[in-house]
Amino acid sequence: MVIDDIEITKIIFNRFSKNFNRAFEVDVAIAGAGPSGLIAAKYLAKAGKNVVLFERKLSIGGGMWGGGMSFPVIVVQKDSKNLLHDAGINTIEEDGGYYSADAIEAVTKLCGSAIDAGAKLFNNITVEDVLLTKDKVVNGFVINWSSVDLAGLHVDPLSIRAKFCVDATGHPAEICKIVQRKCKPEKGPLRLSNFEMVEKSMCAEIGEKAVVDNTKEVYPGLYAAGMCANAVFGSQRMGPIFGGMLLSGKKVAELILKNF
Ligand code: 48F
Repeated sequence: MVIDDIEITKIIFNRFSKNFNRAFEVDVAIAGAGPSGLIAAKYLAKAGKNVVLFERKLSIGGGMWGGGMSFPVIVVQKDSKNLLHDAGINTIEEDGGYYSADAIEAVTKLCGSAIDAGAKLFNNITVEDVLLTKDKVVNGFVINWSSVDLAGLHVDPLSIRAKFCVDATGHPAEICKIVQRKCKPEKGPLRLSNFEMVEKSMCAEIGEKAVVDNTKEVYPGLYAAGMCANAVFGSQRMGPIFGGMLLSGKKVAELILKNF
């Protein structure tokens, strides 16, 4: 077989274009492919929604890869272990009612199960802004290649429209901060402009409960999930226990499905 460089180029370009064509107008757009974003994408796609997830880095998985201090092990509580089992992730029952899992197995299987459910994942793409309707409802993301961002090139972005948007960017709560800075004062009951946007120091007991409670619509059309939700409301961080992240991803999927 003759290897034709141009054929290879065409295959890559055409397949990407076909895939990306499905991402212009979607039901749900998610920024950030950490554990909360991946679980949200999986359950929304499983419910038949057209879901796209953008990840800034080449690698999917966010803070789950490193476990705790680079020991590739994560810990979850009993009430969230089924979300790992649902994705085929093995757990070991530990003392104190905790369960441990291999971080690499957890990331790869969560990612695989989101893809198998039908979610479209794009890496090396940074969400740099939101689309806003004239009534100030978030209804899409403004995106660019992360490599353009990193190189500081003056290249205009492109936009995608979504009925619902999720900020799952973790500790920096990047999308919520953009909306807080650019989109105030907003109408309606939610006042993102008053929120703290800085997480508090470590207390797993408070942080784990808070991350689920704080998972909600924080601005019309925009939902906060995962560690982002705790940053928005100034709640505690929790370190390498991941049950709250998984439950938050599941909760944001349920909230969006209810509001469809
Ligand atoms: O940080 P991350 O894993 O968020 P999470 O789902 O989970 C938090 C835990 O990993 C951990 C913790 C557990 O107890 O506290 O930190 O809340 O994943 C966030 C992902 O979002 C990407 C980032 O590269 C990471 O993979 N990201 C951040 N900003 C953007 C982005 C952006 N503007 N556009 C696209 N991706």
